[in-house]
Amino acid sequence: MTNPLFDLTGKTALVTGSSRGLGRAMAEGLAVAGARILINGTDPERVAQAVAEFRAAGHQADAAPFDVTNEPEILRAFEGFDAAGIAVDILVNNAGIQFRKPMVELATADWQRVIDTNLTSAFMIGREAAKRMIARGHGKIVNIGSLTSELARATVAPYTVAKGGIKMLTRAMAAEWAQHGIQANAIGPGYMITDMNQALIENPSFDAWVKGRTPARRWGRPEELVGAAVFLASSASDYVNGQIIYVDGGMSSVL
Ligand code: GCO
Repeated sequence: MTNPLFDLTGKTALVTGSSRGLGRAMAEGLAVAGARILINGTDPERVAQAVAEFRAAGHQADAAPFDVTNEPEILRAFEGFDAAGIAVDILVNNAGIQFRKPMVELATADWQRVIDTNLTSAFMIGREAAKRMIARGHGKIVNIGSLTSELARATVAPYTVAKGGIKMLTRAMAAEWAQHGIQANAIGPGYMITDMNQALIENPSFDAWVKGRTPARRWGRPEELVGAAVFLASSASDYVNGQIIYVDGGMSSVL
């Protein structure tokens, strides 16, 4: 018996970067809680494949392929939702990339690409979603931060800065939009088993560092973000605003 506080039946969730990885796992969890999922990614074929798999699993899903860094594509996507009568009740700003290089070797174009994908996209998509949520008087925004929203690691400066920005963008959203019935919060994943981290997982010394530095002594699994995602997407969090929940095995809590 699902507690109605966590029931997403009748809600529509746009999850950016949801054709794979953490976004896919969170989208699946929101679907299990009853939400219809708008699956996003830059590759229309990969998005269509994910939609087919969601539907085969009995979930409600539709394709929303657009580049989260491309403002005209974002505007067209929301115009399309409007024209189709689709109300985005829940926005999960998950899309992100990683680029590892020491800053003294980092090209500005590479810096900008990470900032655009991991931070500016959340502003642009959040703005378009919020305009419509404000008109309806309710909405849920879940931004995906990182351990690096709090702590810096060498060689991932643009990712760290972007994720630190996600924490403060979340608070800025709360400052402006909570009065309109919108709850904007964030999730800070720890070191999770994802394609983006595969090189780190396969590096014995890095793997040992993560396991030693994490109180849980292990990497996180993408599906372990679902609980926080459903909480922040549901009525259970109607009086929660501007918060970031670290799902990191305890890493951000210890020296
Ligand atoms: C890295 C990793 C991290 C993790 C995660 C930690 O290179 O250190 O990619 O950035 O992915 O963001 O929260």
